[in-house]
Amino acid sequence: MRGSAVNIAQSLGMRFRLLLIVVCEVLGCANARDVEMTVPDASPQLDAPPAPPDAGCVLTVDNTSQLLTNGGFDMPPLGTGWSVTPANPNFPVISATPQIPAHSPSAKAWMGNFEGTTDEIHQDFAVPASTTMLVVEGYYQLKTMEGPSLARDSGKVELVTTMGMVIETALALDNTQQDTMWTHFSHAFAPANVTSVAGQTVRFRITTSNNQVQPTSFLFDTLLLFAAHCP
Ligand SMILES: [Ca+2]
Repeated sequence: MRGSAVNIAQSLGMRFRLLLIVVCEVLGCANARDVEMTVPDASPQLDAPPAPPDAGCVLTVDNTSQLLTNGGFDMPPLGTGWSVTPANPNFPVISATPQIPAHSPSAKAWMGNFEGTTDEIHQDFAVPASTTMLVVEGYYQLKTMEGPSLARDSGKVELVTTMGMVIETALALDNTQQDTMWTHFSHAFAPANVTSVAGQTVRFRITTSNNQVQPTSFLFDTLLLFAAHCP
């Protein structure tokens, strides 16, 4: 079988070269031999050792490849790496306030907590070009004065473009999900979205929104965003 494949390929190669020479003669190539030399010969590829069987891509979760700057919010000065809106010096979102201890001491992002407010923290980051898997994980708490039945205050962890267009939501919270302990969350972004952002700069964003009554606090800490790729 292998011998016949080589013969077929060699035959095809010869036919292709002959075809090029004929085309050049008809169309008037300046140098038919130069064109001929650019055509790869199929024979060496067939003579090369066969490729090993595809064992699939084994992704290794490398927790050291943190793509976020200051995902634990603890680097000085407070707020390093993050854009915060609103930036209120009297009630900074990223703080080391002792009322609620941080998951990773000493600071955390404490969003919401005031009626009629919208908070946002974000940072842009580069997705490595070869990325095939993108995962975010971290911890949150949700403390609310609202009742448990109707969703009135909300928070979202999202991957968005640098223009703010949502690519994918990693975590959606509202006041019906009260959780006064640090709770772990993890989200692997959809492969199609990962492919679309590989090699680009995108934005990691957390937003919260409180209605006019009964505030809800959304707290985040120890955020980790990592990419994995095939070897
Ligand atoms: Ca922390």
